Amino acid sequence: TYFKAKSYGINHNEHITSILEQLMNYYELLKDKGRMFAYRYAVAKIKDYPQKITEPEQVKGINKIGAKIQKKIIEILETGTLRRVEAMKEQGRLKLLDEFGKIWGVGPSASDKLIGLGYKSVAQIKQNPPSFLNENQRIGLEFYEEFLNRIPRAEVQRITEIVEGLAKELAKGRELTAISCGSYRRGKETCGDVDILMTFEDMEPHQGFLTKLIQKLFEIGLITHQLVISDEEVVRKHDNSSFEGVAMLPGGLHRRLDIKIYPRKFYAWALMHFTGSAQFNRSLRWFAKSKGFRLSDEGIFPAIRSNGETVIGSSSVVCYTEEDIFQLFGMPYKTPEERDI
Ligand code: DCP
Ligand code: MG
Ligand code: MN
Repeated sequence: TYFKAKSYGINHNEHITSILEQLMNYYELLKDKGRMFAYRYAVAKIKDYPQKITEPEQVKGINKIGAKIQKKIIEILETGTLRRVEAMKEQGRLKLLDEFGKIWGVGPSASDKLIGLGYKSVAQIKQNPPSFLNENQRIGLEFYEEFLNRIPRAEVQRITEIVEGLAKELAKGRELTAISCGSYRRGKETCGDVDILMTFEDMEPHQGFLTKLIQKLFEIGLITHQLVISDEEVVRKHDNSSFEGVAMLPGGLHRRLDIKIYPRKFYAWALMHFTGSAQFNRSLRWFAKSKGFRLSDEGIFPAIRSNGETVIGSSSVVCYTEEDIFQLFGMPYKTPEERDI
């Protein structure tokens, strides 16, 4: 979604703003917020300028446009364009940013680096991967094509059953709840990955359990690669355990698998969060914010503005079910399917 800065009245400086907007959109794709906002501000100011700008002197009179952007505007006045924007178009940067961003573990900044090094396709990166790619990014690269395939519902269900079965064996009598969240829980026919959430109903600590479970899943051959695991036995605020890796059924494709274990007191909040959709979560977070709260996967916390800073309170209302959360929000309950927005 490309951003266009707002303007009221006539834009006398389309010759400048149309070029600056291309850079602004590029920084947005790069998730470079600092530059994005600086350009957004400059574009809005220039759109509101009452005359056509033809001289560098006019630009210097505009309040709060930084020196770097001023230089860019002067370059546009002198050459009609920006070298930076021309090079960007020549390299097909926008399309490549999008394509490279689909490699698991490769974010906007790594993509930008790859483009800078001259890579024109994922195939070229595969053929001759640069040394800065870490182990996880190499796995993402190795399974690039496989991960683009959506996972049929029945396969998500099968993988979940195996994980759940083994987890219950390992739990040795402790009552364990395991559920497949994400797009699966919202009833989609196919899923991008498998999102399994677990909790122990006895409320006792779970640290160390996920490490053992993953070990077993490696042994039976369901899990083929591990990217990230955090399952420390330390007391910290976020004492949830998390695994990201790769699973494969016999004769099947490699699939991305996420497994999380949350303490029971956070479970309903985590269930809401991992059920999504991401868009549904955004709208809930926005709603919470408008009421002076911050919503997370662990609860809802008072957000207090003081001296221009936001302080987040540490205690949340305890909710043990999703129904309780909807009730707290004063909203009628929505089924997971109804959250697929
Ligand atoms: N999530 C979120 N914000 C994000 C990413 C994720 O709130 N930026 C939450 C909502 C998602 C859930 O985590 O539903 C799981 O994330 P996935 O990326 O696995 O998304 P889905 O399971 O919804 O879709 P997909 O079928 O692509 O996996
Ligand atoms: Mg998912
Ligand atoms: Mn996921």
